[in-house]
Amino acid sequence: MTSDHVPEKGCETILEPPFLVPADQNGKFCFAAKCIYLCIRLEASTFRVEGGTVALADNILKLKAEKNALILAHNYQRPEIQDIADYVGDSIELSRRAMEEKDARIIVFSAVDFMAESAAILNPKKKVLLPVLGARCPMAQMLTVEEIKRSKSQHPRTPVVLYVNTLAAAKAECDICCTSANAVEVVSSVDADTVLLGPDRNLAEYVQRKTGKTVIPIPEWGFCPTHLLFQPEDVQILKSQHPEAAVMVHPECTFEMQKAGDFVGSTSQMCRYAKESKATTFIVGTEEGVLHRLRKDNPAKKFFLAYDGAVCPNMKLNTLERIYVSLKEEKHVVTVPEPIAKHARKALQRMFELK
Ligand code: CIZ
Ligand code: SF4
Repeated sequence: MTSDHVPEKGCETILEPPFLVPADQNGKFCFAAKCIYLCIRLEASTFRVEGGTVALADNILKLKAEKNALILAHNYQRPEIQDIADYVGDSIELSRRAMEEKDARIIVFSAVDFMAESAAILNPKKKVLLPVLGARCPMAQMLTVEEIKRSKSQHPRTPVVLYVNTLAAAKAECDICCTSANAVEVVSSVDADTVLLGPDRNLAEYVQRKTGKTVIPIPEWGFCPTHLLFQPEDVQILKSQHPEAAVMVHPECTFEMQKAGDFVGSTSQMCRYAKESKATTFIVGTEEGVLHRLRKDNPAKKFFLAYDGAVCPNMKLNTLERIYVSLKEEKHVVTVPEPIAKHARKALQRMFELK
């Protein structure tokens, strides 16, 4: 394993074999997949620790200063984590922040595996910590290197655009990365009428509608289990109670759900939309964590989650207690082998160069 960051004893890498979710013969998400996901959610909920004590937050802040660490938290993190973080944002905002960080010795990345991997790829001289090794994005695990190679051989000379929600080894196989905030711009910028895009099928279809290009999803069935939980019927019920509300929906939701939205966009785009919109009430179709940021930034506005079970169990594995232990013991260090990091970095940098 070679990287500019010299791994220490006990250093762990998070590259793992894929966790496959079954699909039926038509490539649709089958009932078993949803059951598996619900079991994972149940299991994850037993890990929930009531965090948020002032003392714990203070201890983390002290330790952070002593160790010269920076805490980055995703919009889907628990409120008490967002409150002690140096920076809260979506994956592109956090990756950019990690890439530009000069002073800190350690970056604690309170999110899931692929985001911490991106930080390690973009800033290999820093020690990047993922507080909980099990915090893995199931969608990122749905796209294997073998699947990308198979798709490339079926569609030779077709550019491969990968959502940042992929593991480093997959990124190393693509031409350019995108996030939900810039997928339309990235695909528009590619000099081809047909592109391969994975792993989220809903995002691929959204980009196809927006760009008019042919966007082939790889794999055919990739999805975010949390965003799949949203149903347009729930929006209708909330709308009948709050007819004046504007509806914001994430592109990882189904097309039916997107059609129920006044606005479709990433979490950072939702935060901007909510701030700039004349509306004072919003129905939100994404993971519940972002409501904390929306409410903090817009104290006079009201926000309702479109489905109150929309929790990402993997994001929620991070707690204040676990961040404290992670920082104290400087674990789990995320490293990406340089031969993989080198290619993945290029794909990420191409995305950053677009703006
Ligand atoms: O790109 C991200 O951070 C994700 C996974 C969600 C969003 O839209 O912010
Ligand atoms: Fe992955 Fe969905 Fe959780 Fe985001 S919300 S980390 S895409 S499972």
